[in-house]
Amino acid sequence: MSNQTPQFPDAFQWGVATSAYQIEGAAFEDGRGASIWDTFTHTEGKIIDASTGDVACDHYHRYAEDVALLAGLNVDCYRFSVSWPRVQPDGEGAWNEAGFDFYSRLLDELARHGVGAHLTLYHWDLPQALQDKGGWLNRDTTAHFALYAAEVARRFGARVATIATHNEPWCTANLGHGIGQFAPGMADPAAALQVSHHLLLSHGLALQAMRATGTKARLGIVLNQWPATAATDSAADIAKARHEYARSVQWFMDPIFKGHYPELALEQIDRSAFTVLENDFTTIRQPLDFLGVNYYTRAFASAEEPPRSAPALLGVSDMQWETYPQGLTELLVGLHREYTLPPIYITENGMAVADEIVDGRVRDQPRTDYIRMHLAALDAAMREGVDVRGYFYWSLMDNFEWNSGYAKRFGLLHVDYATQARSLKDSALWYRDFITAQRAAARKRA
Ligand code: PNW
Repeated sequence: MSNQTPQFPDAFQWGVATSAYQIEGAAFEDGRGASIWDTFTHTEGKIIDASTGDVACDHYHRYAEDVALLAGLNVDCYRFSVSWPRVQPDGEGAWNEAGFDFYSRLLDELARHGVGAHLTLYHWDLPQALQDKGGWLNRDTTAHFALYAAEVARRFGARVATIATHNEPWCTANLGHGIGQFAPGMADPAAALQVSHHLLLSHGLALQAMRATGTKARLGIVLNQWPATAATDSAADIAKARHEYARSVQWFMDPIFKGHYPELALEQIDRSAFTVLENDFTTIRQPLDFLGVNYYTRAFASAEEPPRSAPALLGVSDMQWETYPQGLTELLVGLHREYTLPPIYITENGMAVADEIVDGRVRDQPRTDYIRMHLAALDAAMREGVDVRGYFYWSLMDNFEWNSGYAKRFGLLHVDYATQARSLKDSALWYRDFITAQRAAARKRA
């Protein structure tokens, strides 16, 4: 990888990302319904530090301050999610105007600062009322999701640049239903398959419903992806890497872009474990205006027992995720060869690392290094012809990291949860200055 400062195109969009349950708090205010994450966090033994998102970063009340802070980072755009039960408490039927008002005020504030909005419809907080009827295992949930999507598009479509249906359906299916680490806490591999199919189906239905509103917002989906690297060049390791890639990346990409599940993945599973109607693929395979890619690390595939672990030459984060920037290049170039892709946004990329507060400065050098290396890797992919339009750092601020609670910090802004004080970490200052320098260089070229 070159150490040269990359030069991103003039129109490249710089951003930061968050999600509703992780930052908003105000979990029981202004008519918000309960979500499966409220239920999950209030169940003993599910979250490492026994914390909840009841208050989180109190963003619901501090959104104006937060928008001012993110605008101060000089970013072009902000990716956030709408809490479905905040705007439709039961996931069907009545809308909650107070919930819509909150997002409307947030959008006003972003517009006032000239920051573009990128909205995600589903970042894991399903209304508990729908879970009580089977949640994503119930095919009816897909129709409810499409109605919710259309309502959001009607109300906000003119005020946002993009709307993504789902964030990381792989996580909802596998971590939420396959191994039970995430809400709703089910541990059943067959359920994970059925849920992944219903998530894809709901994505297709939602795109159709949103398009029917005539919205100008660009529509897409956000997938978490990682290339799978074989631990050695043994045939067994190479086969294992291909299988892992089929089960994670291609499992979601193939239905959307090719209209079927990958054969290599189907061979590994019990097909009778889930119901797929033939016409579903016609629904799922809607043209996308953009694809969001979340990248954190690679999968390291070893067929040995015990499996070899990745060399992690650049270290690991507090999540124990290997820092592997070249995986971003490998992933994007691979996708570009395999699929006819729409424009891509890197909708998440970031590192959990404990910071040190020294003389009022929040030092987090590993995070700055992580971002710098991944931007170089992104630049390398773009030089290979991959059409990437923007990059969102995950996350704007430290927040509720799901089953890891508040122990893992991904933010550019440090959050002192006792006082809710936000402060800029060194990485935030670096990111701000990097964006400024990129803009200046682009102006000079023009
Ligand atoms: C993503 N995995 O989650 C989510 O979109 C964010 O809400 C989250 O805070 C961020 O990444 C950091 O974790 C993931 O186990 C969770 O592979 C788990 C995995 C991947 C992504």
